[in-house]
Amino acid sequence: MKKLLISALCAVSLGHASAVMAQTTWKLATGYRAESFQTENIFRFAQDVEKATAGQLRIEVHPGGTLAKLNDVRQAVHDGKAEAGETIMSSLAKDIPIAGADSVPFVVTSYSDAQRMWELQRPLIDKHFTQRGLKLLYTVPWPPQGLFANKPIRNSADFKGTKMRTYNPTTQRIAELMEAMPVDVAMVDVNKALAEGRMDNMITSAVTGVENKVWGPIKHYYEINAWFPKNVVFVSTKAFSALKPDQQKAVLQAASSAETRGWARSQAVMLDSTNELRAQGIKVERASSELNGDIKRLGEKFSKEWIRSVGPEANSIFIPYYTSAYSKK
Ligand code: PCA
Repeated sequence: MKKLLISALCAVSLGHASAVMAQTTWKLATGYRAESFQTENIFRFAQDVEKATAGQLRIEVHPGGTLAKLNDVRQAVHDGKAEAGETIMSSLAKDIPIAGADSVPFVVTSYSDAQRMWELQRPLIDKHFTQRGLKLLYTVPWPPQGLFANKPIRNSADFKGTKMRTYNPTTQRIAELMEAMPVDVAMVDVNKALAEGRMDNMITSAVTGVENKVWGPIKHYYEINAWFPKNVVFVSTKAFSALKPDQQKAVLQAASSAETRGWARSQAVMLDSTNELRAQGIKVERASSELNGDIKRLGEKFSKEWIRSVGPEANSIFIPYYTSAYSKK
C-alpha cells in the first residue's frame, strides 16, 4: 500500500514537472496603471494568448512601473529583465527618430488619419525594432491630445513662464517653443505634481486628465486635437523565436485582435472621459482662433525641425500620407 502511494505521488509530481517544463512565462512591463484602458487591453491580450496556447505561454503583466519605469521598459526588455514591454512609442525617438512621427503636432487629427499614418509607419518601426532585437506586436493610440490649464489660455503669450508638464521629446520641444518651463512628470504622478503646484498646464488626452482626477487645480480643457501618440507592445526577438511556430502564430493573432480592440476602445474612452471632465466642472472648449493660429504656427515650426532632423524616413511617411489624403478629397 505504502509502495503504491509513493509511486502515485511520484507520478503526480512528475506530471507536474513536465507541465512546468513545457510552460513558458513572459514578464511584460508597463509604466501605466493597471486600470488604464491601455493596460486593461494588455491583460486581455495576455488572457487570449494563454487560452490560444492552452496555457503553454503565460504573460505576466507588471503594470505601474513596478518592474521597470516607463522610460526604462525598453532597456529592461533588452537586458532580459522582462521578455516583453509596453511604452509610448515616441519615447523611443532619440534612438529611432521615426518613432516620433505620431507626435508631430497637427498632422493627424482623426482616428482614420492616425490609422493611415500607422500603416505607413509600421514597416519602418518593424525594421528598426528587428535591428535592435525586438519584435513589434501591436500599437494602440491614446485619444487626441488636448490642452489642460489652470487659467484661461487665449494665445501663446499666456504660456510664457508657466510650468508645462511634458512626457516625451515632442512635448518638451513644444514647451520650449511656447517659452514655458518644461517639467517632466510621469503620467502616474500628475495628480501629485498638480497638488504640489509643480505644473500649471499640459498637453495630453482627456482620459489621462480623468485618470489623474485633475479637477480642482485644472479649470480648462481645450480640445485642440494636437496629435494621437501610440503605445507600442513588443517582445524580445529571443523570447519570440524560442516559441514553437503555432505559439508564435497565437501571439501574433492575439496581438492583431488587441490592436483592433484597442483602437476602438480608445475612441470610446475619448467620449466618456470628455463628458466626465465636464461633469467634474472643467470647462471643455475649443481654442480661440488666436490660440489656434499661434499653436498651428508653432506646430509648423516643429514639423519643419522634425523633418529636417529625421531626414528621408520622415518623407517616406509624410509624402504618401499627404498625397493619399489629397487624392481622397
Ligand atoms: N497620456 C499619456 C501619454 C499620452 C496620453 O494621452 C501621458 O499623459 O503621459
